[in-house]
Amino acid sequence: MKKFFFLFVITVNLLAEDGSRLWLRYDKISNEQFLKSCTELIKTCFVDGKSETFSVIKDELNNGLSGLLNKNFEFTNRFEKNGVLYVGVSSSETIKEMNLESKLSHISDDGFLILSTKIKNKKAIVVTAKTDAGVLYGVFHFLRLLQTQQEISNLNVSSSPKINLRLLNHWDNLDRTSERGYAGFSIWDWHRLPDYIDQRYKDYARANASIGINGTVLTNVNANAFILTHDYLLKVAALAKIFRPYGIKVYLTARFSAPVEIGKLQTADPLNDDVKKWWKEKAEEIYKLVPDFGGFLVKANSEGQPGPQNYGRNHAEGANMLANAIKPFGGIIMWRAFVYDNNVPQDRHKQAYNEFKPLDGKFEDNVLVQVKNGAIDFQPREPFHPLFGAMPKTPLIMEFQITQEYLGQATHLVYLAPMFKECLDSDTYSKGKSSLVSKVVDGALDGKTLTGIAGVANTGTDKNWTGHLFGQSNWYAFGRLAWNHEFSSEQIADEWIRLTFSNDEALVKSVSKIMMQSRENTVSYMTPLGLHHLMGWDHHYGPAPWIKDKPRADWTSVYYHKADSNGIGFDRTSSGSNALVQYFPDVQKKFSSLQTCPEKYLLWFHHLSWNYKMKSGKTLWEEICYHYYNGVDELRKTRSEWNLIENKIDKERFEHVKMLLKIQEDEAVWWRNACVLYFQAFSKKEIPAGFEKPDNTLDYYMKLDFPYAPGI
Ligand code: GCW
Repeated sequence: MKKFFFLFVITVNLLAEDGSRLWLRYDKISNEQFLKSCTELIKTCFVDGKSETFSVIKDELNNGLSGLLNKNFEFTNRFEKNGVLYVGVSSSETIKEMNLESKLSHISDDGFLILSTKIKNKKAIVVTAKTDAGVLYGVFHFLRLLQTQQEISNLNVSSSPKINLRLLNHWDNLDRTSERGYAGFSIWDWHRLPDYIDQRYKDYARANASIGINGTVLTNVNANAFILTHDYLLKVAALAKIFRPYGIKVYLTARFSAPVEIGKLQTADPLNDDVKKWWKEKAEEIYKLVPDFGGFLVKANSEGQPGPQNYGRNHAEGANMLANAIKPFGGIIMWRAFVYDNNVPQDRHKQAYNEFKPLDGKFEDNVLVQVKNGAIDFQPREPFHPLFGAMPKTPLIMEFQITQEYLGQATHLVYLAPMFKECLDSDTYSKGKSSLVSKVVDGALDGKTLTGIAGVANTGTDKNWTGHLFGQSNWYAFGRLAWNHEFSSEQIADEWIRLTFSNDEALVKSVSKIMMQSRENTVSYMTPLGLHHLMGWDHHYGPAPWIKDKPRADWTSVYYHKADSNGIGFDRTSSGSNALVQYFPDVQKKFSSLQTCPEKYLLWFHHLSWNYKMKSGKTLWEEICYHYYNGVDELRKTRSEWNLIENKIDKERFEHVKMLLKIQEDEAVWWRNACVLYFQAFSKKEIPAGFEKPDNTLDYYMKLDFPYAPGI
């Protein structure tokens, strides 16, 4: 009896569905017919390589194929029978004999080929690439084909990433808190590094490699100079060693005042010789420990961070000094354009452009300027940043936020691919029609080869990595879009659902429906029609459109919505701040005119009367109410839709999401009531008939207080 109980406990533990396996589950293929054909086509596997990356490849194939095909998988080094999966770089003897030059000429260093073919007259599948990392990406892709049950009898896959630097940015502090992190603490256990290597580091690297992410900025942009001290660099080197076989480079944030704080210099002036020397020596020290160190990410002269302007120098002078220090070693500088100052009497929307546009062409060739998707700050919806297209001589890195600072944090299910795509697919008109943001970022528009995209990570110590299980889909989607921004949101959702849950068609349909409408819905119950920055003070949790009278006007809500008895919205046309002038003329024209400005951006660019007639025939006030109410209604439908899959997945993950959806509904109602009641105090109009009345007063909502909200 005791024995039985013991076995039972072990089995239960092994099957714990805590989400930790992410999209790399490798459970046995459920479709018998497909399983049979895979078993025929993959009898053995020939892993032709000896590097550390190849040992990762071998482990992954062993793990993946034994799980998916449900047998102990055997490796070979011969082509004796049909059914060999051959995995090797293009310079291997086997590939050289295959005459694949023409196909290989179409892929980049990180790209790969997967082909059904014959080797020594035996049926084989080949995964090959120019580099070890490329082979690793190909292997993950191949395993994904099996996981999502796609035909593998006649493969002819050729794939290359469109963007070279595909990075996660961790806003992680040395004390293991994570700024805007909602999934526990930072994964980096600095205190126990470099000697203690947590298994999570490998799991993290593996997950990233599986979606093509090839770099990680370990530390917060609100930087701590301490990371650049020797002891900490040893810890960084230990992480770099773990990540290297997975094709992942490490980067750090550089605090501009580090020469003063840890170097004992009197100044951090970028034109000062001692300062230059200090950074050169620091770079040398880093590269001795981490020969493939990626470079620095810098937030300067923004939100209190030190920078070149403290010494009367501009951003280019600051960036170039660091760029020169790191250039001999092949490193890069990613200099953030997220700058604004409440002492500058200008719409915050305009400040980054005003500072950076004149610097186009003034940066060293190893500097990239990192630009957030929109000009304010990761709002549920923002028009694209006017800097895209405006700096043709400078490589621009796109910065997206995967962690949901302004999108319900880790209690709301919001699939972000549609939001990322909305920005990437926007037309800047910088070189005429079809000058898409994606083409600025991938370098195609201005013939750039140094290209990058960064996502502010949502990972932490939570067992499921991201707090909300569906946060995983945003990490996944970011990686997939970084690889190829032409993938559709639906396609990525479909893939993720199959990998994470199952290939059951009804399940895929329900979950996809939930995901695909989730972001639009969130915009509806938070910030419809172009409203923005209505979130709680500092922690940004929940609604607080009433925030005013704070030390910085540009950190209040009233600065952004400008509601008064006449109307609502931020006038950014020529009669207002004229931020629109920063866009190219076609875009300007479109957004300036009330006839052509998409209603989703209406109050972002226009201040309009409560009675303004919308395209629907409703007044602006009614339309605002409609959106807030509709957002809640749709969420109620989402909850019912989720219940449909109850018997199709494990109880643990089902209940996890179910409980969070209940919280999300309650919070959506809170958003709706608080915002509608607050704006009603200005519009002085009734909530349209038929809508349920808020069950609390405005005063009640205004008094809610969350001193321990996460993420700060
Ligand atoms: O979104 C805001 C956040 C800050 C963040 C800043 C930035 C790291 O509220 O927490 O600081 O942007 O991007 O630098």
